[in-house]
Amino acid sequence: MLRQTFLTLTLIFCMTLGYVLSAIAVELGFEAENATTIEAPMVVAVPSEAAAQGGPEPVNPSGGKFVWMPGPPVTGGGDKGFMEFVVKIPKDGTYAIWGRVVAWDGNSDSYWVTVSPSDPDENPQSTANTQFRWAVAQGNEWHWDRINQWLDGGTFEREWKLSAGEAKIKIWTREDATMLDCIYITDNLSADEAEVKPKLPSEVAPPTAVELHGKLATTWANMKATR
Ligand SMILES: [Ca+2]
Ligand SMILES: [Ca+2]
Repeated sequence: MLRQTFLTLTLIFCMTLGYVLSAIAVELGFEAENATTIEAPMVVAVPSEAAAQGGPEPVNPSGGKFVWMPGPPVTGGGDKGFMEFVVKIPKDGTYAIWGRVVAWDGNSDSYWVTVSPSDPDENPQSTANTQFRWAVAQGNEWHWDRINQWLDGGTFEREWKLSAGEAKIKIWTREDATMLDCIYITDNLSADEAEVKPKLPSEVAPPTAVELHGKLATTWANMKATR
Protein backbone atom coordinates (compact mmCIF):
# COMPACT_ATOMS: atom_id res chain seq x y z
CA MET A 1 0.00 0.00 0.00
CA LEU A 2 2.76 2.37 1.01
CA ARG A 3 4.74 1.38 -2.06
CA GLN A 4 1.77 2.03 -4.30
CA THR A 5 1.24 5.47 -2.80
CA PHE A 6 4.90 6.27 -3.33
CA LEU A 7 4.74 5.21 -6.97
CA THR A 8 1.62 7.26 -7.55
CA LEU A 9 3.19 10.34 -5.98
CA THR A 10 6.34 9.85 -8.05
CA LEU A 11 4.26 9.60 -11.21
CA ILE A 12 2.34 12.78 -10.37
CA PHE A 13 5.59 14.60 -9.62
CA CYS A 14 7.17 13.56 -12.93
CA MET A 15 4.10 14.52 -14.93
CA THR A 16 3.95 17.91 -13.23
CA LEU A 17 7.65 18.49 -13.80
CA GLY A 18 7.29 17.56 -17.46
CA TYR A 19 4.39 19.92 -17.84
CA VAL A 20 6.22 22.78 -16.13
CA LEU A 21 9.36 22.26 -18.23
CA SER A 22 7.43 22.16 -21.49
CA ALA A 23 5.57 25.34 -20.53
CA ILE A 24 8.69 27.41 -19.84
CA ALA A 25 9.10 30.01 -22.56
CA VAL A 26 12.22 29.92 -24.68
CA GLU A 27 14.20 33.14 -24.48
CA LEU A 28 17.49 33.78 -26.27
CA GLY A 29 19.29 37.09 -26.60
CA PHE A 30 22.34 38.18 -28.58
CA GLU A 31 24.24 41.43 -29.01
CA ALA A 32 24.47 42.56 -32.63
CA GLU A 33 28.13 43.37 -32.07
CA ASN A 34 28.72 39.70 -31.13
CA ALA A 35 27.15 38.33 -34.31
CA THR A 36 28.94 35.28 -35.68
CA THR A 37 29.66 37.16 -38.93
CA ILE A 38 29.56 40.89 -39.65
CA GLU A 39 30.13 41.52 -43.35
CA ALA A 40 31.28 45.00 -44.49
CA PRO A 41 30.13 47.66 -44.98
CA MET A 42 28.17 46.72 -41.85
CA VAL A 43 30.36 47.51 -38.85
CA VAL A 44 30.28 47.63 -35.07
CA ALA A 45 29.84 51.21 -33.83
CA VAL A 46 29.30 53.41 -30.79
CA PRO A 47 26.72 56.22 -30.48
CA SER A 48 29.15 59.10 -31.16
CA GLU A 49 29.97 57.60 -34.56
CA ALA A 50 26.34 57.83 -35.59
CA ALA A 51 26.23 61.46 -34.47
CA ALA A 52 29.40 62.18 -36.47
CA GLN A 53 27.55 61.07 -39.61
CA GLY A 54 24.77 63.56 -38.93
CA GLY A 55 22.46 61.02 -37.31
CA PRO A 56 21.06 60.73 -33.81
CA GLU A 57 23.29 59.75 -30.90
CA PRO A 58 21.41 56.76 -29.50
CA VAL A 59 22.93 56.53 -26.05
CA ASN A 60 23.35 53.40 -23.92
CA PRO A 61 23.11 50.59 -26.43
CA SER A 62 23.20 47.22 -24.67
CA GLY A 63 26.85 46.22 -24.32
CA GLY A 64 27.88 49.75 -25.36
CA LYS A 65 27.79 48.98 -29.09
CA PHE A 66 25.54 48.37 -32.05
CA VAL A 67 25.86 47.38 -35.73
CA TRP A 68 24.99 49.44 -38.80
CA MET A 69 26.05 50.35 -42.30
CA PRO A 70 27.51 53.81 -41.60
CA GLY A 71 26.61 56.94 -43.46
CA PRO A 72 23.74 59.31 -43.85
CA PRO A 73 20.59 57.66 -45.22
CA VAL A 74 20.22 57.85 -48.98
CA THR A 75 17.26 57.17 -51.17
CA GLY A 76 17.32 53.66 -52.53
CA GLY A 77 19.46 52.18 -49.78
CA GLY A 78 22.84 50.56 -49.60
CA ASP A 79 21.90 46.88 -49.95
CA LYS A 80 25.41 45.76 -49.00
CA GLY A 81 26.68 43.71 -46.08
CA PHE A 82 24.92 41.70 -43.40
CA MET A 83 25.22 40.28 -39.91
CA GLU A 84 24.58 36.62 -39.21
CA PHE A 85 23.81 34.93 -35.90
CA VAL A 86 24.40 31.19 -35.70
CA VAL A 87 22.27 30.11 -32.76
CA LYS A 88 21.24 26.89 -31.08
CA ILE A 89 17.49 26.49 -30.81
CA PRO A 90 16.75 24.47 -27.63
CA LYS A 91 13.53 22.80 -28.75
CA ASP A 92 11.21 22.38 -31.71
CA GLY A 93 8.81 25.29 -31.89
CA THR A 94 7.55 28.39 -33.59
CA TYR A 95 9.59 31.47 -32.89
CA ALA A 96 9.40 35.25 -33.19
CA ILE A 97 12.43 37.52 -33.26
CA TRP A 98 12.56 41.05 -31.90
CA GLY A 99 15.27 43.60 -32.64
CA ARG A 100 16.32 46.58 -30.50
CA VAL A 101 16.67 49.27 -33.11
CA VAL A 102 17.11 52.91 -34.07
CA ALA A 103 15.71 54.12 -37.39
CA TRP A 104 16.07 57.84 -37.75
CA ASP A 105 14.10 58.52 -40.92
CA GLY A 106 12.23 57.01 -43.85
CA ASN A 107 15.48 56.22 -45.67
CA SER A 108 17.01 54.31 -42.74
CA ASP A 109 14.20 52.10 -41.52
CA SER A 110 14.47 48.68 -43.11
CA TYR A 111 16.47 45.47 -43.29
CA TRP A 112 16.15 42.17 -45.11
CA VAL A 113 15.87 39.12 -42.82
CA THR A 114 16.26 35.42 -43.63
CA VAL A 115 16.31 32.54 -41.17
CA SER A 116 17.64 29.18 -42.25
CA PRO A 117 16.69 26.40 -42.46
CA SER A 118 13.13 27.79 -42.25
CA ASP A 119 13.40 30.27 -45.15
CA PRO A 120 14.58 29.34 -48.65
CA ASP A 121 18.25 29.88 -49.42
CA GLU A 122 17.88 33.25 -51.11
CA ASN A 123 19.80 36.52 -51.24
CA PRO A 124 17.12 39.20 -50.82
CA GLN A 125 19.59 41.96 -51.69
CA SER A 126 19.61 40.45 -55.19
CA THR A 127 16.01 39.32 -55.46
CA ALA A 128 14.38 42.22 -53.53
CA ASN A 129 11.78 39.69 -52.38
CA THR A 130 9.43 41.64 -50.12
CA GLN A 131 8.70 38.45 -48.11
CA PHE A 132 12.02 39.12 -46.38
CA ARG A 133 11.68 42.89 -46.02
CA TRP A 134 11.52 44.19 -42.43
CA ALA A 135 9.90 47.62 -42.00
CA VAL A 136 11.73 48.84 -38.90
CA ALA A 137 9.78 51.08 -36.50
CA GLN A 138 11.24 54.59 -36.55
CA GLY A 139 12.69 56.36 -33.52
CA ASN A 140 15.96 57.98 -32.46
CA GLU A 141 16.23 56.07 -29.19
CA TRP A 142 16.62 52.33 -28.71
CA HIS A 143 13.29 50.57 -28.91
CA TRP A 144 12.05 47.05 -29.61
CA ASP A 145 10.46 46.09 -32.90
CA ARG A 146 9.31 42.60 -33.85
CA ILE A 147 10.68 41.44 -37.18
CA ASN A 148 7.90 41.73 -39.72
CA GLN A 149 7.21 41.18 -43.36
CA TRP A 150 6.62 44.42 -45.23
CA LEU A 151 4.73 43.39 -48.33
CA ASP A 152 3.45 45.88 -50.84
CA GLY A 153 -0.06 45.07 -49.59
CA GLY A 154 0.60 45.43 -45.86
CA THR A 155 2.93 44.61 -43.00
CA PHE A 156 2.61 41.37 -41.04
CA GLU A 157 4.51 39.89 -38.09
CA ARG A 158 6.83 37.05 -39.03
CA GLU A 159 7.33 33.70 -37.27
CA TRP A 160 9.52 30.73 -38.03
CA LYS A 161 9.04 26.99 -37.40
CA LEU A 162 12.42 25.76 -36.19
CA SER A 163 13.63 22.38 -35.02
CA ALA A 164 15.96 21.95 -32.07
CA GLY A 165 19.49 22.55 -33.27
CA GLU A 166 21.32 25.12 -35.31
CA ALA A 167 19.59 28.07 -36.98
CA LYS A 168 21.12 31.00 -38.86
CA ILE A 169 19.55 34.41 -38.54
CA LYS A 170 20.81 36.74 -41.23
CA ILE A 171 20.01 40.44 -41.11
CA TRP A 172 20.99 42.14 -44.34
CA THR A 173 21.40 45.83 -45.07
CA ARG A 174 18.53 47.23 -47.08
CA GLU A 175 18.74 50.94 -46.25
CA ASP A 176 21.98 52.44 -44.89
CA ALA A 177 22.10 53.68 -41.33
CA THR A 178 19.43 51.43 -39.81
CA MET A 179 20.87 50.44 -36.42
CA LEU A 180 20.58 47.15 -34.54
CA ASP A 181 21.63 46.85 -30.90
CA CYS A 182 20.61 43.26 -30.08
CA ILE A 183 18.05 40.58 -30.86
CA TYR A 184 15.63 38.62 -28.70
CA ILE A 185 14.25 35.24 -29.81
CA THR A 186 11.15 33.81 -28.15
CA ASP A 187 8.40 31.26 -28.63
CA ASN A 188 5.94 33.75 -27.18
CA LEU A 189 4.20 34.79 -30.39
CA SER A 190 2.22 37.68 -28.98
CA ALA A 191 2.61 40.85 -31.03
CA ASP A 192 2.10 42.93 -27.89
CA GLU A 193 5.44 44.17 -26.59
CA ALA A 194 4.02 44.75 -23.10
CA GLU A 195 3.06 41.09 -22.94
CA VAL A 196 6.27 39.68 -24.44
CA LYS A 197 8.60 42.01 -22.52
CA PRO A 198 11.67 41.49 -24.75
CA LYS A 199 14.87 41.26 -22.70
CA LEU A 200 18.44 42.40 -23.26
CA PRO A 201 21.02 39.63 -23.77
CA SER A 202 22.32 40.30 -20.24
CA GLU A 203 18.84 39.61 -18.85
CA VAL A 204 18.33 36.15 -20.35
CA ALA A 205 20.11 32.90 -19.57
CA PRO A 206 23.86 32.77 -20.32
CA PRO A 207 24.69 32.74 -24.03
CA THR A 208 25.10 29.02 -24.45
CA ALA A 209 23.58 29.20 -27.88
CA VAL A 210 25.59 31.71 -29.88
CA GLU A 211 28.78 30.92 -31.68
CA LEU A 212 30.70 34.02 -30.82
CA HIS A 213 32.91 35.21 -33.64
CA GLY A 214 33.28 31.68 -34.97
CA LYS A 215 35.11 30.49 -31.85
CA LEU A 216 32.51 27.91 -30.89
CA ALA A 217 31.83 27.04 -34.51
CA THR A 218 34.96 24.91 -34.51
CA THR A 219 34.01 23.29 -31.22
CA TRP A 220 30.56 22.51 -32.47
CA ALA A 221 31.85 21.08 -35.72
CA ASN A 222 34.28 18.92 -33.75
CA MET A 223 31.53 17.75 -31.45
CA LYS A 224 29.45 16.74 -34.44
CA ALA A 225 32.39 14.96 -36.01
CA THR A 226 33.12 12.95 -32.87
CA ARG A 227 29.56 11.96 -32.23
CA1 LIG B 1 12.41 53.15 -45.80
CA1 LIG C 1 24.56 45.94 -28.44
